Amino acid sequence: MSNARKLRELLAQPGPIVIIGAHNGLSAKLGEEAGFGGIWASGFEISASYAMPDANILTMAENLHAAKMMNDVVDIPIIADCDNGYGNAINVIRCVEEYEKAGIAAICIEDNIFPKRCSFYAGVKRELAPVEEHAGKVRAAKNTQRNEDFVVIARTEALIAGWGMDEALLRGRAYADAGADMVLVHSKAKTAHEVIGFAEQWDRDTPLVCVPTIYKDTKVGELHEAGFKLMIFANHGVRTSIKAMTETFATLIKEQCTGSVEDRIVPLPRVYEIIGVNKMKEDEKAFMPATSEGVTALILAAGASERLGPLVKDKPKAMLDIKGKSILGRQVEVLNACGVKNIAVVRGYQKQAIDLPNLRYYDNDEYGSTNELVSMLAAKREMGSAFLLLYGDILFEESVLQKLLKSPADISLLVDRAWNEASRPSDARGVPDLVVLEDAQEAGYRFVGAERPHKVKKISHKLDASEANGEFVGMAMFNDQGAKTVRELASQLEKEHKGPLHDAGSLAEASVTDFFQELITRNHDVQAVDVYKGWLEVDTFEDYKRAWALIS
Ligand code: SPV
Ligand code: MG
Repeated sequence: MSNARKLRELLAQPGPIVIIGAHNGLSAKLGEEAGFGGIWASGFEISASYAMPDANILTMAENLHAAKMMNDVVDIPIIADCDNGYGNAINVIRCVEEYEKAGIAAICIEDNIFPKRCSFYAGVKRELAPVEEHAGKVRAAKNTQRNEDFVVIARTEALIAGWGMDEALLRGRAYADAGADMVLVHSKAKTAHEVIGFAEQWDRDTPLVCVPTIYKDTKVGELHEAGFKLMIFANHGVRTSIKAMTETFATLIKEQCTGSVEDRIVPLPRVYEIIGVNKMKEDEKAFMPATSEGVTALILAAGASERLGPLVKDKPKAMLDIKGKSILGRQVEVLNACGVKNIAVVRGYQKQAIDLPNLRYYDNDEYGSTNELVSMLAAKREMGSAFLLLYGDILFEESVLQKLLKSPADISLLVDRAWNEASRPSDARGVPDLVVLEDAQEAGYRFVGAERPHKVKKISHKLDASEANGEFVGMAMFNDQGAKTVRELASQLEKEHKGPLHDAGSLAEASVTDFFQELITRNHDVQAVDVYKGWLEVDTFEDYKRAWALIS
């Protein structure tokens, strides 16, 4: 439904309509929220918002821009104060074309000459356009509108200019007869007697409009009773904000501390609510590629690694040098390249050797008697929202991490589908964490990983190779919801769990895979993100040699 139609329907209802003056999107939005039937795009307010007199100093384009700003953010009709139509009838034609195109429901044109002076400025030269000239503008407006519902309000300033009631009536009638949809009679008398007198003598069907600013004590009901259909509270928004800003600014400059005005200002979330930050967030989620800015990477690097012998005598595996850079340094590089800048590391064995800058550190000093799960829980603070979990001894390609970061699932495990018993080198001694997937495609000769994540049914390092569909790469991703699930399960286990946990004899001995298996057992959706190679683990001396050979 067009905004003009909305206004027509409003006008067709019995009773008065009250609209509120506004000067921008924000004030219009507040007017709508308060329950006004429409918005008056007030020349007075818009000029004031530029700190300019209301005297045709702003151009039509500037006024139109403000009206459009309002129209864009509210569902109620905008009635635009177009002063005198910004010139003669030719200017009025363009004015109607432009305001209609912008979706404005109505315009109001007054019979001040161009350039006008605000109705209330005392001691300024005030002249009215000849009545025929203004009637011609009204005809031009009605002749120009495309949508038959578009409303043209003609306004007479005869009472304001002191030209008397007869002149006001003569002008009102001439504008009604020229086709105006409504006639506005303005007055700066202290009481409503002038406008009520006008209404009493009004002898046309054209409905009347008034602006009770100076005659401020007459209620809408009374004006309606007297014959007015539309009342405009024209400038109370901008006058409220001037008062509020003046007082707040004075307090701030005096007290030199922002806390001094807390009780006079709205909290930030109220601003966010008005301006639609929530919708923006939803739109970001729905339409923008996922970014990794809010994601924390949590790297588990606490364990001692007997298999690497003297290579790790004085440093943990994560600090092993591979062609001039440590494994951890290489991980940080790939994480940063993928937009993950928040990185936390859990240290344990030879923790002093892990000293990379810009990382947050947590310690599991019980690394000798505990396993990965305890290390992970040492950094519980990092699990407040989306996070990546990484083993500290893996090297991986950027594309592999990208695929995991893009996963839409709450809990995602990166699974290498290229793994199979036959592809294992004969010197491999590490025990792989294998997974069984639901609906896994055959990953034999030629294979394309699933586009979407799919369910993990089982994860364990005790799985029979013939049963497994792939190997857990040692990287997992949890979105905000997934992180919440992890926190809840972790605190339940810490509180209540006794005895073995899947492959582990106790919670202290549990690997993160035992934790994942517990999530699966409790019916949480754990999904696999398929990759086909693109990573390696440095667990044995043979792995280390392979890393040197493969990394350029
Ligand atoms: C306006 O709000 O700009 C008006 C109403 O035209 S008044 O200021 O009362 O003239
Ligand atoms: Mg005005």
